[in-house]
Amino acid sequence: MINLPGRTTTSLNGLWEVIIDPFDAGKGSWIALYQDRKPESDSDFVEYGFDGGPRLHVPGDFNSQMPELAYYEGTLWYKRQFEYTPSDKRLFVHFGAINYRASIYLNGEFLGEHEGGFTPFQIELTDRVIKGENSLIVRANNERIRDGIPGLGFDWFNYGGITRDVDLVETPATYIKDYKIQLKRGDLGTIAGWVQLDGANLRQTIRLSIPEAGIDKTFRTDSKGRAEINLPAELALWSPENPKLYDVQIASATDSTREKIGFRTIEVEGKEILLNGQPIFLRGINIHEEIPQRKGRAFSEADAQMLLGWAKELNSNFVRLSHYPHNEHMVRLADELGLLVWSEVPVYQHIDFASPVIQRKMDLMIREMISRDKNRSSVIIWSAANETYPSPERNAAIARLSQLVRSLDSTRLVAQASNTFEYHDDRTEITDAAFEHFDLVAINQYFGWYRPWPEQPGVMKWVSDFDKPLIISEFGGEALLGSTAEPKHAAHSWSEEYHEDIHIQQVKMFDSMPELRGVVPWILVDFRSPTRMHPVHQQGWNRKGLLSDRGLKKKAWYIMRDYYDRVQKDWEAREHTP
Ligand code: GCB
Repeated sequence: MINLPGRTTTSLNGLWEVIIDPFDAGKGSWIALYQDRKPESDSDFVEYGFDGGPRLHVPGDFNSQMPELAYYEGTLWYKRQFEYTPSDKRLFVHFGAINYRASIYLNGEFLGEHEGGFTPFQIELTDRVIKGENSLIVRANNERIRDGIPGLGFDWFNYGGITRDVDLVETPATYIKDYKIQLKRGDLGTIAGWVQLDGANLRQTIRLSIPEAGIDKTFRTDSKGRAEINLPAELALWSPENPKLYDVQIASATDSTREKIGFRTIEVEGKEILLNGQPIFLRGINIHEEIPQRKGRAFSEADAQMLLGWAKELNSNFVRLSHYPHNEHMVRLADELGLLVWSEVPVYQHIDFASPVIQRKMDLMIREMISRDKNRSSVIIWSAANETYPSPERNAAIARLSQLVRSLDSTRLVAQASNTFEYHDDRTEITDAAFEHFDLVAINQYFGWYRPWPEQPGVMKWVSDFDKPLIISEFGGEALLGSTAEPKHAAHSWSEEYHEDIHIQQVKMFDSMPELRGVVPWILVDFRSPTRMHPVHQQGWNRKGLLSDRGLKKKAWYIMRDYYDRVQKDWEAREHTP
């Protein structure tokens, strides 16, 4: 995958013409919308065309742009024309994401398809693009399917369409297709990675420069166009306190590119998480990729600024980008702001692990997620799954996924979030054996909401067979901002007071867990979920946000903010204690 920063790109963002096709009729050979036919004579009857129809913004989900598409799950055809003058360059179209299935056509010809709503893909146009006007057509379909990822049921809004940026990217005939430049696992003094060329001229000298760190070295690519990188380096390390990014430049005889990269290590040792060799505590927050005030998918840099700005205001040092890879703007901004990131594929709850095609789809999504963000210092955890339920098929699939992640990237931690545990009295036992395949034990628990509180949260003992760091990756409950229903301190009032109580009790429990290495409240902002149908309190929203759907702070926000201030001070004091 070509990395866009450091490249010559032409944005295809803007207004695209669309046709709404609820019966998915346009792909049939008789209608063939993708041909974008124009009448060739006065007697030539062409029934279908984009001219004069509605236009929608790209990037952007379609549901939030036209009232009649508010709950639409089906096919939309998109068309965008662009002028081009072919040269000796190669041309690619890059889609940041299309939810969920996409077919791409250029000038009436089918070029390729992609499945998966949250990862980018590229298609080469070099031999298909013509001089003058070109017509790019996309069929986007967001119908839920049983063997999709996620599957039929998920607790967030199924925004459809071309939800992320679209760019044309030009490269030389032989170009730097991809690279990984990171610190070697557990080694603060060695950069390790690789560079991959693509094209006819595969044996070349690659030059890697990081001027600010005095690095300027050359490497040879082999007959497959690949160079392994390994060199000693003295670098200022990237961390939440000092999110240092270096200008990294890579050049071959035929191409060059550059981007900003930070350098850090992340490991676990027993029950500790070590960032740059130092124990850390993750002061987290879960985030969905949604702007509630707009009732739409987040898609811009400004959106990322707002969401991650709130995370910083909460005094978080860690964000769990749930439950799918978020827009690239988010991880790039996290690099700049010094926020650690958990990135996840939507292998969610009741995925059909028995389906023969699901394995292939999961693997592809993991590859695409890692491929895009492998150079982001902020990303410390790849998550393979959320709340999947033990069964022979699931256990085997999960084990395989964790192996796949490790084989693709040895420099980060591998995790799953699980809600498989048991509790009696004041003792909670972690019973999901699949944690043996992961670096962390990450538990989602909703004491005080879906499950009653144990006798005394403040003396709760967490028992685990795993000598691994424990984090609470979800907890919380729902409240409608400003709810005045009585009795305030009861769950069924949906009051801010009860929501606040849940967080107070959770913090009490966290304080009694010396082995705890991070907490991640569910969730930053109230988010849309059509299955949340309580007619008064929910109205299509999951109300577990620390912020309301208008971005206003609920009482529970302050409980977490105070807790994070306190934990930060405690950990800083601990660092300075010999
Ligand atoms: C969970 C899920 C999350 C839901 C949340 C809830 O355990 O991981 O996707 O939205 O609970 O609100 O029930």
